[in-house]
Amino acid sequence: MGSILSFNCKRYSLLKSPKIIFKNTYKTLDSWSNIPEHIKAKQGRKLFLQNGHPLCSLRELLQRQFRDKSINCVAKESPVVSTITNFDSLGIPKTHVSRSKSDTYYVDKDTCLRTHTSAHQLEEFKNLAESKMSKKGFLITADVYRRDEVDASHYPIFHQMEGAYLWDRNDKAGMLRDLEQVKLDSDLQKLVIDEATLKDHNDLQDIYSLQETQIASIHLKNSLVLAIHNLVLMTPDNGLDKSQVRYRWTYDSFPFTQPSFQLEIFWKGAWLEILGSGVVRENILTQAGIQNHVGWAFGIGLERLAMILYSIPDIRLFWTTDDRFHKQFTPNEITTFQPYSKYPLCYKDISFWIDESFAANDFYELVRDVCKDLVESVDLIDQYTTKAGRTSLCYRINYRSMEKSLKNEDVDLLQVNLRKALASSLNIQLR
Ligand code: FA5
Ligand code: MG
Repeated sequence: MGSILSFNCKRYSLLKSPKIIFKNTYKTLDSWSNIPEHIKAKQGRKLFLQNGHPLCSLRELLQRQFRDKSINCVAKESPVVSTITNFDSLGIPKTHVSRSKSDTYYVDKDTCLRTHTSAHQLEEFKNLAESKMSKKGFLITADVYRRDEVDASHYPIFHQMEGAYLWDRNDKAGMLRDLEQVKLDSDLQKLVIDEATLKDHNDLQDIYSLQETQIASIHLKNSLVLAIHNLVLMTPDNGLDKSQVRYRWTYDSFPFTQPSFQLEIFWKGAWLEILGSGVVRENILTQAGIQNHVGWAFGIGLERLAMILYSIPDIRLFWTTDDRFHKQFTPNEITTFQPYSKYPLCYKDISFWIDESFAANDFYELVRDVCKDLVESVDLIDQYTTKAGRTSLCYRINYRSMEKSLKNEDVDLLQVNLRKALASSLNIQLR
């Protein structure tokens, strides 16, 4: 942990010089530093703490769903963490793809912008241990950062809520009582497809019995479905079609939970991934000083759930400063977003030769940096490799503003700038 504690302050700034000040600590940028201007410009907006913003309301509404569970609710402000906190503390292997420069924003080699709220799990488990388990779990909300694809449900800054809940393993009766409290009624059960019931799964943690694992897993799944479905029931009739909502659990894989599950919600004719979760690995608990406990954790993407509940069609809208968006919402209520207009789409294709150093996320990142939020999505529409082994890619850039009609000449200029930036900063050859 060491040095990261000195970064964990509310006041930090990214300077133009190759040094960053965190409190009184100076950090020199290095070849890992890759935080672009468009990210720096949005850091500090703290949408999840802005009263009336749908992400802030959703945080509050979700917290209320877990109110009777004896948990700590915390918000984490500074997103700057050490790689030890973000990866090592969770047992994420040194070679894991999520550590690469094309997936993660780095301040320098040892410091990054947290890629998930799980970065704070260990710290919060330690707080539980220090309080002698006076609470049974926590909910952490924070902004998180990832280099990722460009489409309506991916954004490089998004928000997660991390939840965890533990039982003393000697308290079997307590576990069973808690399980009883989150039973789904038969109507709700019909909406849930569970493809991860553990019956066909033999990869469990040695330390826990099958019964403990089952109870923790079912309690996790039911608690989440109940919480989310209560919010679905709060949506107005002119929005989400509640009769169409379905929940699907499938297996997932995380180094810090075993077994692990993913939850998807059926929305607009497709399954949308909402959260990752699982039974907490016992070594994380013992690292935090918690002995002889079993429990679960999850990390939910707040934008994804808010899009469903508030009928928000595009993830970029959360970042708009347009009053036509913000004036539609009332704190801690779920209302249906009324699109103010759908502006025309304009697309341009771009083709280039790549070598083995090419990473698609680097290209997406460049599109975001040059074109900001004027790009709705980027699709790979063609790819081929010549007999000589050269690979060519063709991407379609779909331009559409959420606030105005884009003029042809504006789009042409963006495309020219994108081509220039691509040629000068990535190791590709334009066609
Ligand atoms: C995680 O981030 C794990 N830390 C979750 C977890 C916590 C597992 C605790 C076990 C225990 P994942 O990478 O799947 O998992 O992301 C979780 C959710 O974040 C996704 O389901 C999705 O809802 C949201 N999400 C991920 N990437 C993006 C993105 N680029 N834009 C918007 N939302 C995203
Ligand atoms: Mg996932």
